This record gives sequence, structure tokens and C-alpha cells, in this order.
Amino acid sequence: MKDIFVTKPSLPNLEDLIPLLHEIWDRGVLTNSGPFHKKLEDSLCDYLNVPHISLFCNGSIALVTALKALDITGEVITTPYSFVATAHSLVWNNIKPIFVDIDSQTLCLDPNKIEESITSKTSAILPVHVYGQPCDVDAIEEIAKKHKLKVIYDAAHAFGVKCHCGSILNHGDLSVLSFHATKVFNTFEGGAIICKDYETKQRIDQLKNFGFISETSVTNTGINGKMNEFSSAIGLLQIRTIDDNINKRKKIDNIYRNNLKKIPGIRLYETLSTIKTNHSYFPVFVEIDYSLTRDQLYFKMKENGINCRRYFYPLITDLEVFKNRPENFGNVKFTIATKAAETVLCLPIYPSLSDNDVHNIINIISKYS
Ligand code: T4K
Repeated sequence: MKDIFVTKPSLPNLEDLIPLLHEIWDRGVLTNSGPFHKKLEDSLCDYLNVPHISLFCNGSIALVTALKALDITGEVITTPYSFVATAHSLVWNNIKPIFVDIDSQTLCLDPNKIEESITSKTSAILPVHVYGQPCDVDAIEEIAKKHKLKVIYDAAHAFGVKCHCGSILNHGDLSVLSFHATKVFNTFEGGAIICKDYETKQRIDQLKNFGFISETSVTNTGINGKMNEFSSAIGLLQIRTIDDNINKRKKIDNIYRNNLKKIPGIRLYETLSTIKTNHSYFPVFVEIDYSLTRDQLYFKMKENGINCRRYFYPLITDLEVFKNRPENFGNVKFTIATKAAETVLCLPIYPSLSDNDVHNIINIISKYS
């Protein structure tokens, strides 16, 4: 059996890509808001049902720019249970991250623990829709309103996710997507910021283009965050197959769920019934009544050519770069986040994963129950 990875990028048909490459070659416009870039922004606004979108070269630069666009300073409340880019984006803006524990069901930032961490320096909340599961957006928005804070959602995992009131991406002041190769919707590398009004989009677009507002005028310390025409073309093709790809993921999710739910010590991650998820990840939690520890199972799977990932272990606060900061984050205890980080195992899930491979993975997990 050949090695299986936690994900495998969905790729468009090469035959469909060739004409788009010819167009790029003929035009000679490779980047800087070319026609494919514009077309992809329009198509994504339609598909995601959002008012404005600005494309980026990746999700990390989009996060950094989102914070800059809203002039966020001082302290920002965020989660330790995420990919390190979430917290890095704050430090790149000279903002102090204030980590708060997560909710035990959703594993997203726990709104009940936010208020006790708000100080006079707090200017925003940066929650993450972990695994595409929506945060408690209503509670977070109430707190933000009460304390006059901005909310930027790290929605890197939440492409196409819908909650009780439509697209999850319409919550907060801004939402940030990642279109990295490992994501449900990929443009090789890429990302985006979703915002509510044209003025904010204009500001974001200027910031991602070095701060230029005209050929001879630069009014802000911008960055180069632009998506190029090749990635935009890939994105246009991905939109054609995204629904089919999410359905294939859903099928795999169902097979895992039906077969793993009876295994003692393997706890499944439940998605809220009120949402339409994108099945971006399939995390399970290896608990005490399973015969192996999480790490023993992780390595056992590896021996069998199954490369799972422990998203998100270690917690951001336990990574050297944050542990060794003057705030000494390593000494703060995040009970729920720590338990999740120590027990989580993300199983392979991607559209081209065969039923046979899914059953092989289930069989290995069953064997040690
Ligand atoms: N916020 C959150 C919450 C995020 O999760 C992320 C990124 C960001 C922000 C930042 O967005 P970007 O700046 O990345 O757009 C991966 C991704 O690199 C990262 O994008 C992602 N989150 C994170 C959760 O996962 P690694 O270090 O686990 O990736 P890697 O290279 O080990 O890939 C995982 C597996 O995928 C590989 O074992 C094989 C397969 N793979 C990967 C690549 C890159 C392929 O088959 N083909 C490929 O091209 O971080």
C-alpha cells in the first residue's frame, strides 16, 4: 500500500487549465489585479454569498493585513488551539496575544472566558473557526459590542461553511480564508479577506499593494500580498468542482463516523447540527479507554503508511517562540485546549481518498481497541 497523507490537494483537470494558461501568456498580465484575479473575486463573492473579498498570496499575509487594515494595536484575545500563523499575525503587528481557553464541544474560543481577559489595552478578538466549526459568533459579537472591540475571524478552515444565518464568513468585522494546498479550496497558495463595505475593501487592496493609492502616492506601510494570475486561474477552475469535492469529503466523514463511533476510547468530533460544514478535517480524540495513547496510535498508523496529523499539538503557547516570550505563556494552563492537543488525531480526508483506504484506516484503529 502506498503512503497516505492527512490530505491530498484537489487539482483541476490539466486540459481545463491549458486554455487559461494560453490566455495568461497571450495577455502577458501575470499579476497586479489582472482579469482572472477580478473574475475570481466576483465568482467567490457569488459562491460564498459575501459582499466583498480581497484575494491574497496566502492566508498568513491576509491575517497580518487584516489586523493592519483595522488599525488593531495593544492586546488581542485569541486561542492557543490553532495553527501558529494565527498568533504570529499578531506579533508581526507588534500586538500582544492574550490566549484564552477553548470551548470543550467546538474547540473554538470560549466566549465565557473572554471578558475576564479584557483590559484597557484590548482592541480586538481573533477567534478561529477550528476545523470549519463556527465559533459562538453571537456571544462573541455581544462581548465585542459591549467592550467596543473589533472581531477578525481566522476562517482559514471555513470555506463555504454556513451557520444558522447564512455564510459564517459574514460575521465579525473581517474574516480571513486560506487557500493553501492543504485546504478544501486551494489555489496552490492563496488566501482572502472578506469585508462588509467597499471602503474597507479599497483600504485592504491598497495595503496588499504596498500602500499605493495611485501611481505616485503611497499613504500607508503596505505589503506585497497580491494573488497572481496563475493562482487566480486555478481558483476559477476549483469553483467548478468544489461542491462535488465537499460531497466526496462528506461521504468519507460518514464512513469514518459510522464505523468509529462504537470503538471505546475513540471520541468523535461532533459538528453542530445547525451548520453546513465543509468536512475539511476529521479529528478524533484518543482517550484513556483506548488501548494505545494518541502518540502510540499516531506512530502505529505511520508504520502502516498512514500519515495522520496532530492538529493542533503542541498548543501555540507551548511552542518555543511563544513559551519563551516575556509573558511566559508556557506557565498559563489551558485545561480544555491542553486535553484536546494531547488527544487529537486528524485522520486522512480528501476527495480522492478511496473507500478501501478509509476502511483500511478504520481497521487499523479497530485492531487496537
Ligand atoms: N490560520 C489557520 C487556522 C491555519 O490552519 C492556517 C494554515 C493559517 C492560518 C495560515 O494560512 P496559510 O498562510 O498557510 O495560507 C499545513 C498548511 O501548510 C497550513 O496552510 C495549514 N494552516 C496547516 C493546518 O496545515 P503543515 O505543516 O501541516 O503542512 P504539510 O506541508 O505538512 O502538509 C500536510 C500534508 O498534506 C502533507 O503531509 C502531504 C500533504 N500535502 C501537502 C502539500 C503542501 C500534499 O499532498 N501536497 C502539498 O502540496 O501545515
